[in-house]
Amino acid sequence: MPEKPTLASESATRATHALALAPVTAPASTVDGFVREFLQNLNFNRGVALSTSSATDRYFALAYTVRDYLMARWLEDLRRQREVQAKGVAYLSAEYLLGRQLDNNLLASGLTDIASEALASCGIDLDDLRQQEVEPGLGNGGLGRLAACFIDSLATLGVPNTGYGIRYEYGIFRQTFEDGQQVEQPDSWLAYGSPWEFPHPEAAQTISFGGHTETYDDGGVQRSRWVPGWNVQAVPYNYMVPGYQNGRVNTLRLWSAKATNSFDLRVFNSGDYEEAVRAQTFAENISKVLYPEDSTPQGKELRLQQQYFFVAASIKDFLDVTLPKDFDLTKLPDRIIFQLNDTHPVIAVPELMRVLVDEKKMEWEDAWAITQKCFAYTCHTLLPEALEVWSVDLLGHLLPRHLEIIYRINDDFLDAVRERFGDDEMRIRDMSIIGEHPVRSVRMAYLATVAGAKVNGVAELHSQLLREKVLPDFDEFFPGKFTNVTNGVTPRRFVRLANPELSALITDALGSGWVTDLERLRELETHAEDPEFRARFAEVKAANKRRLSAVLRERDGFEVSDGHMLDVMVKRLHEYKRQMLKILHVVTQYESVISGRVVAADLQPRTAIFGAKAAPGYAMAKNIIHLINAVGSVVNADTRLEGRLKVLFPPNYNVTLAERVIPAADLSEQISLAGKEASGTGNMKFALNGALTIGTDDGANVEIRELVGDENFFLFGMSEPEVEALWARGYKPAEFYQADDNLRRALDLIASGAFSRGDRSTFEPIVSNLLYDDRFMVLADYSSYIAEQVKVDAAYADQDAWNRSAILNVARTGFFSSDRSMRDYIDRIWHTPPSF
Ligand code: 26V
Repeated sequence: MPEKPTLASESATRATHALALAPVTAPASTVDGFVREFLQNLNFNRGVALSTSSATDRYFALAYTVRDYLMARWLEDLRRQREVQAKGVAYLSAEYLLGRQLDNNLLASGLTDIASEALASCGIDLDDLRQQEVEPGLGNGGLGRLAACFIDSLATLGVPNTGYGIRYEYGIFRQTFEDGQQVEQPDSWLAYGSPWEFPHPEAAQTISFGGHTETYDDGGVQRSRWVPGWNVQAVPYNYMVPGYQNGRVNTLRLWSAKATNSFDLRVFNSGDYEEAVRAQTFAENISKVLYPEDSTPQGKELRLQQQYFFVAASIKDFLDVTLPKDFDLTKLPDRIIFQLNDTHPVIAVPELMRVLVDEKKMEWEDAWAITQKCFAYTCHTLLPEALEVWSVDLLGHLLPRHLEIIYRINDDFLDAVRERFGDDEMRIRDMSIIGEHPVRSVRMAYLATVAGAKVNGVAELHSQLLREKVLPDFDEFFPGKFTNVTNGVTPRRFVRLANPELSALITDALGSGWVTDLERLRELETHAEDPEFRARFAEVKAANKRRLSAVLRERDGFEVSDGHMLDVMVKRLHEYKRQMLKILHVVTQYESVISGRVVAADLQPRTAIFGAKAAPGYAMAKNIIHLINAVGSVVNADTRLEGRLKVLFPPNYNVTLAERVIPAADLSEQISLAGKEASGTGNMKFALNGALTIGTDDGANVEIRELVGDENFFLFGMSEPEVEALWARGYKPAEFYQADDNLRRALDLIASGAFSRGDRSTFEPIVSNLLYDDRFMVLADYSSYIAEQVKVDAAYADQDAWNRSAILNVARTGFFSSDRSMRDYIDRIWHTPPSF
């Protein structure tokens, strides 16, 4: 009989006292103790016996057990943060693409081996329970995953931090394929609940929308105030963010929308029950679903609601809950910096102004001086269509007071611009936070730039283009405001957990310190010269391929052929990323064999693996997915290739799949048009796992290549200045089509209906886009891409030399740890003191 569990609060208090004495890294448990707690959780929290428990029950009980071990540290950190009141960072992000939590939290608490043994003694395989977790897919892609890496690093560095975001009831859609075409299914990640979240309805905040503004006389001072039209409740859910085996646990606080009682009551009193329920649904829609990027116009209002909802709740939470009651708000910049993850949270700027001026009755100038020190802005794109703008109509209707505040910020700013540059109306129009075309709109990136203490891009090239091409006037006006912080990825999830065999090999060579000091991978350089080490590295890669192969067989019924180079392109589907170029390479190889110009036996065996979701409203991206699947069906079935060329496109690429695919990859495809990919972070994950990159000089590829060396990187394509020059001359894709026989044959084959059962219309929009209308210049880079792929094949034929290069990629990319990114943010932007 398991013992009756102690109340969580009791055990936490005791453990907190114990912590004061014990070193924080003390091993948390014994196998016996773990078994006992696991069974208690199974019995008392799931209400089942071991013998009748389902895999879900066991997964929950295991998660609760891990959670319990972290709890004392978490409560301790929360207490310390309240006590010390040092300057902290609030990361504001509409997306956190967390991935599964169980394995990460086991690793962080140092419990993996104990848990595995404890479960085995109950006849349970830990790996089976790992598979039960549905990953919280609360993000679209790189930007959301970056936020998750950053909060992992801050906890590991011991920097107090709260991540703020939205608890979407439905995360990024689940992708399925029907006849090769993407179909979206709702992602009900909360169907069974999540063992990792702690709801705090008692700490809910009321968030207002709509209504109007009015002025009033406040003892002789004319003031404005907002008279809102409706409210919702923002209920916080807390998640533990444990540092890696350092006894530190930060908090991720995600807000969920709930109808307010007063809202309900008003309608209920009027006797309209149906309307009361409708109102409830209406309010709760706010956190219902993550927008899968490019949204439809009627969806847009809800998106702005989401943005304001979570930043207003976060600011209130910080001012009302985290700060002491009598806090002198003029000291706010000494206590907090709000990092704006792209433009999504930028409405926080007028919100803080509104709170300071309208509610705290501060002078405008004082409030503005404070606000300008409390925000910093990270830009994550250069694509004009991805730079957010909100129509003045919509913003004024939803947040009328905020619109007034934005106008005032803009007036003051443009006055300062005039003072500095004179009445240069062109420049004033260009720099105005309010754009006039096609409709009068608020340019959120400009607002963030004017308000932010610092503005950063996410890779050297991106930051340079941001300053020189996108915001040159602002760079001139605000000297020193712009900076760069190159992105990074967490080595805990993306090396240590995703690649246990490589991790063991590295630890064997260097000791275990590299997990929190990734530059130490440098020491692998000498090992790259050791034939025995190379052989062991090759064995690790082979084992990872077998593991991936088992996953894809089980998940999708796919077979990964032995001896194939795994050539991987996984990322969101977008024309600028150019999945098209990759599939043209496949078609080129295919065509060369079926036309008899190349013998199949001469092909270097390759499997192209794609993983990509397209925004549901993005027709061209969906066409490209269809084409990749169609090419795959034909190529995979054609015996003339003798099984030497395959295309696999597992649906629903997500963090969980990334963790399997990346460690198995030989070749990493990073082939965006130069100047378009802000950074990329997949590129870093592949290099750290010993894949070689074929890539353009774009985003962080530039820095990867500089670090690994030209001889360990397959560079192709135009540079950013060459792209600009060709664009300026006039890009004529047909000239490239005419000039390259392979390109002509590949495009003609697609156009002929060879991949669409003879139907020439299916992929006609793709072909004509490439030939007449392609902003991303696929055809211009085709020849150099194919030529570089020939070099890849030749290099791969010498496996020993390839492995040496792969090891050097691992050894030289320690710079891309998100721990380093976080240190850069601290040094260049946040100026937060070392942790307590
Ligand atoms: C958004 C949209 C929305 C409208 C349709 C087109 C479009 C295209 C791209 C985006 C991306 C917005 C921001 C974003 O996710 N940026 C990504 O941020 C990563 C982390 O910094 C970075 O590695 C990626 O290069 C960058 O694309």
